[in-house]
Amino acid sequence: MAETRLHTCMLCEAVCGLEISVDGERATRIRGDASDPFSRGHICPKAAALDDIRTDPDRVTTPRRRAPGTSTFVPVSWRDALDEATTRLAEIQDRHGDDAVALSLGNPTVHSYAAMLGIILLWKTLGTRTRFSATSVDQLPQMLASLKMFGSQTLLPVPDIDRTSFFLILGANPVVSNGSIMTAPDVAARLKAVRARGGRIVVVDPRRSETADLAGEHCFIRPGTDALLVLAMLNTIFREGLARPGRLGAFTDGMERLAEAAEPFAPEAVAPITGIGAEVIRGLARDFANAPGAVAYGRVGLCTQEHGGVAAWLVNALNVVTGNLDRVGGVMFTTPAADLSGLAAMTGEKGSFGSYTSRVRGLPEFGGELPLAVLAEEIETEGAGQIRGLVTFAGNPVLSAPNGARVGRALQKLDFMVSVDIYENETTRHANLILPTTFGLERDHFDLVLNAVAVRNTARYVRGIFAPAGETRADFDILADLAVGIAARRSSPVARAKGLVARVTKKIGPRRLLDGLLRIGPHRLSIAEIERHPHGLDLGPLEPRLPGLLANTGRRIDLVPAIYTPELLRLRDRIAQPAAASEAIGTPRLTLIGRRQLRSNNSWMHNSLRLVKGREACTLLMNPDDARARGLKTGQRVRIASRVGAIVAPVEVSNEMAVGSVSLPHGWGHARESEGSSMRVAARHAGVSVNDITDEHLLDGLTGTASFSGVQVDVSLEIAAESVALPPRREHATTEPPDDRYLSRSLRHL
Ligand SMILES: Nc1nc2c(c(=O)[nH]1)N[C@H]1C(S)=C(S)[C@@H](COP(=O)(O)OP(=O)(O)OC[C@H]3O[C@@H](n4cnc5c(=O)[nH]c(N)nc54)[C@H](O)[C@@H]3O)O[C@H]1N2
Ligand SMILES: Nc1nc2c(c(=O)[nH]1)N[C@H]1C(S)=C(S)[C@@H](COP(=O)(O)OP(=O)(O)OC[C@H]3O[C@@H](n4cnc5c(=O)[nH]c(N)nc54)[C@H](O)[C@@H]3O)O[C@H]1N2
Ligand code: SF4
Ligand SMILES: [Mo]
Repeated sequence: MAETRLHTCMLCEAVCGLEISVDGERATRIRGDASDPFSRGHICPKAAALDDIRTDPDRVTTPRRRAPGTSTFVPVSWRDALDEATTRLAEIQDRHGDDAVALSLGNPTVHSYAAMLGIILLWKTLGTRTRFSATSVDQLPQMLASLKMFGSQTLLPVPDIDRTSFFLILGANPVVSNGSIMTAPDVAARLKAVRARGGRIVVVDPRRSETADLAGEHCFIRPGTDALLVLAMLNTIFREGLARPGRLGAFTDGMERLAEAAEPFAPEAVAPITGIGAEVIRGLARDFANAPGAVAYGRVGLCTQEHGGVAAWLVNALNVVTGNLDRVGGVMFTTPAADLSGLAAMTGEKGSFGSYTSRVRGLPEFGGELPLAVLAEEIETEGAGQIRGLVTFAGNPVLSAPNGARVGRALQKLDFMVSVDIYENETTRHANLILPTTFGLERDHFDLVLNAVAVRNTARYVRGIFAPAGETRADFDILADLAVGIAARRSSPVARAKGLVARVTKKIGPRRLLDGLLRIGPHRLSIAEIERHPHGLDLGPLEPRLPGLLANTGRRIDLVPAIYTPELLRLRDRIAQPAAASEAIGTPRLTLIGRRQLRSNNSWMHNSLRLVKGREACTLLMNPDDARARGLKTGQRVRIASRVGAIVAPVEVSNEMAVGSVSLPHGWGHARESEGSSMRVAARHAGVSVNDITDEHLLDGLTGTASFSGVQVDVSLEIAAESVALPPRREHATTEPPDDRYLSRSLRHL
């Protein structure tokens, strides 16, 4: 007899409620929970794969140890594994200093509240300044803007999607990603509702994305030039007297300085660089400023580019200047049930930037971590402070870091590496030990991080449904055991003393820590109280929270933080130069951008057959003009070469791409079956890794965030390779061709 259980999907940021039919040890059916007030029954195809991953015969379910000098792993007991890991890591720290052991955290960390708490514990115990995470290949520019403008790196404004009348999207594709730093289950329905109530959605993207199709208004932009576009919008707004900060004016500093900063960036000056006509920019600025509640929203495409740092700040500034920050229908701040960031602000941990720099390249720290782009060189370069030991947690930097191939080579030089993960994959295969965690439906779930950036205030707590697979252990327990064991084995009394905190925290456990956070949180809840609402508790729409929430001294918004000045000067230089010659159609160099796909989740879900079967996903999209100039046709294999390396993938010709830009998804490039891959399905759908050709030296100049958008590539026919059959793209409804080089017809009326 199947019973019905509730859970929450932890794969992406939408946190959809799940209703699961359970028959013994299997989930026989996974549906959206129609009674969840937030997700209202929505799920996407990935949710069905949750149980594929849990029951995957290739999943690591006992600790594994790599036989020295080989690539073969053998099972080992937890006791021996933890003993070896803590002894070796403590030894390295004792001999070479705390920073000699690095910590590298991947994306799924934020999808487990217990992991979040465990990681804080391990990090504090290690005391290392060589911490890395997906932040520096993702949202770092947005966090830095929050730190500098609002006083805390976690005060992230969230689009009030359900009440806005004008949604400007720069470098995000929520219809596919399901929203990011905007937890909004069924984001497509919410976007359709914007239009249904007479609102507008304008997408700025070098690719006419799925979101652009839904929006109906789309503007091609040359990759990496969003900062210039927003500056020109601000320029128009100031020149035309459209700056109306409203109540924000009373606690905002720098309006005049911002007007001055935007002065050189007339729409005519940026048009040839962005590829967006001056009149279009003016129209966009006017319409945005005059909308009763407007959102300017940028995500991965805006952050991971040459000027990502400054662009993220300017998007916030645009919202402030037009009075749309902290206003209904604009961007607002969530009031989460468990307010980790509020707690951090109270205890003085608001974040940091540049308080130290990386040893080899001198790149700035952010929030106690270094850019992922320096991981390889910090391992390879000898000298004091060299990374010799590494703990990876839920991360696959070999596929997700810029020049990931170099990361893979560097990992082999480590003295010792331990990976806490569920798979033996491109990264963890280099570890000495793999420590396997429980996964998904095996554990309880509360969304500590994503509920804090949700478009409504909500809370949902669910218990684990299935017993842990094999000998897997809870992520928190593994992290706490590592912390306790390392502290106990350190020779210095100071380091050993940290063991006490670790032991006490371990004893309290994640569930009680969460309960405490809920009790002191703004809604004064508890796990028990939330559990009385098994489908989730709706705590209401977002409400204005400024200036009270501002975390800087004086509680004022700093509209023009000084750190952005050098980047502004660089941008001024850029408009002073004539447009680059590479603009002509058919010139050798193309500009590479990324792409997310509905049936793929970064690098690690490709071992689920239901997600990878069907047409090849890892294809290079190219505009017909660029293809014609190279004599290329859909399905032909092409060689894509950058400064860093070359890969071969099938090309797909489509007018959804801007002329001059090509797009390849990330997260592919799995070891093939012939290489003895331990992920057998993924090996048969291997694809290639775009991060074999992204460049660890191409970064946002301010923050060191990877600039995935903007890598210059040569694309040519791979003559020896066979073509592949590529049926028409289903994910993308290709409609009318854009009849202007950078401007879809739909934006013509602007
Ligand atoms: N299905 C699925 N969902 C996911 C993920 C996944 O892998 N698969 N990953 C999750 C993660 S980790 C994250 S961080 C979020 C990301 O969520 P989003 O940021 O919404 O997703 P992306 O697809 O990366 O969107 C970036 C967009 O920017 C565009 N772009 C590229 N370069 C530029 C540029 O220079 N300027 C502008 N204006 N646009 C540019 C790209 O064409 C793309 O459409 O998605 C999450 N959700
Ligand atoms: N070119 C390019 N590169 C990109 C991006 C891009 O847009 N373009 N996007 C970047 C972004 S936004 C992100 S967030 C990163 C993501 O890249 P990473 O942070 O490296 O994360 P994933 O690729 O999701 O890898 C997740 C790892 O965690 C493991 N795992 C899954 N679930 C669990 C679990 O419950 N517990 C544990 N312990 N392990 C688990 C998986 O097996 C896998 O090894 O990629 C970045 N890289
Ligand atoms: S949208 Fe995200 S949270 Fe919802 S079912 Fe899909 S992967 Fe899970
Ligand atoms: Mo991400």
